[in-house]
Amino acid sequence: MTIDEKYIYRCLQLARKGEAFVRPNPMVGAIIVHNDRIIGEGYHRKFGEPHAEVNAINAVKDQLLLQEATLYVSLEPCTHYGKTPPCTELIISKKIPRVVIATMDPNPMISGKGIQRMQNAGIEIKEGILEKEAKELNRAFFVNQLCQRPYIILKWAQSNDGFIDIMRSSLAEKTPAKISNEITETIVHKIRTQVQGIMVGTHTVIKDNPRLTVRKWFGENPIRIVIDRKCIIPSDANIFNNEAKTLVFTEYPDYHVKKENVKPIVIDFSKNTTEQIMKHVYEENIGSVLIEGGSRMLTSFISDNLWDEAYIEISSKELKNGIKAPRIDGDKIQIKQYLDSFQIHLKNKISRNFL
Ligand code: AOF
Ligand code: ZN
Repeated sequence: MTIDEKYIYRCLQLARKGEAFVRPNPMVGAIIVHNDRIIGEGYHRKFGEPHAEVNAINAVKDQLLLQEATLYVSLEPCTHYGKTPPCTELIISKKIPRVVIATMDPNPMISGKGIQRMQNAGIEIKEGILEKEAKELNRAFFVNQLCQRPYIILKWAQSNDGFIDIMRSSLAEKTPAKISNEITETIVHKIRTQVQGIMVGTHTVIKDNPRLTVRKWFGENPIRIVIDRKCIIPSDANIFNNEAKTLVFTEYPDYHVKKENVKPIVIDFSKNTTEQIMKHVYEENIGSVLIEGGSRMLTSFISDNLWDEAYIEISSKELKNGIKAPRIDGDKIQIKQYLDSFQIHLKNKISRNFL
């Protein structure tokens, strides 16, 4: 590991501290190094609050040392007036002579311009240190900025013989097959804390009546997203309870559930629904979505090639028959949990150093 890598690694560690609070902004960490000594460090703590560079610079007691120091930062410093003023101008005004950056900012408003602005001011720039890791850390933000859509994670549990549920012919048969166990269920709740939205199809709501909240882990409830084209979900379904907000995609402007936490959005069901829904969801500032079923919904995201990661729980149980689990390609990583295992499929080959 080179010296620059060592310090960028520290920036990535700091960045992670903002994980639950900065979404959909990126996690960013920064440190100031003078004569091979860290004299200040900071990270982006909360959405809308000062950026990492500002916090790191403010943490330096002797501000004159900045004129002989290197700023290390895990994302290209910004040049725009957003919720906070541009970091580049602060860096230039403090006369910091050298800046080392892990990766450029994919935000089209900033991308490349931050580096250019600092180079024009005579600052020495080094870029691309632990770039893969930095992109991996903010993979949701990169997808958001480059594709203008949420980061999409598919999740399902399947039996050892490849079924996700028994056949339940009528909606009255309400007991789904038990595939997960206590431990894997807990892990799923942890995953729920890491996304901003959670989505299921109409029949999953009617058959399983899920709450889609976080109960087995500490963290915020994601916004619940459901399709109810023909207004057939009962208004007392758990998905509409007051525990979280719910977005409903429907055909009828006069949706039958009228509650403050329930927002109906009308879409055109004669066109591709997954793309329309993801566009609206992104406009609601939801940067990542966990798709939890059922099989039809998962399959449509897979066939539309609209996904980034898939968590598949492979149970040791057998069901013999039932509803076939979706099939998916992509780089496969196997994670052994106690009793059962998760497979993680990744569409893009990115490292999993931070998993
Ligand atoms: C940085 N350092 O720590 C972060 C940056 O609305 P604002 O003002 O918070 O700006 C958000 C954008 O700034 C965000 O989309 C991303 O491009 C960049 N984030 N930039 O220099 C930071 N968090
Ligand atoms: Zn900034």
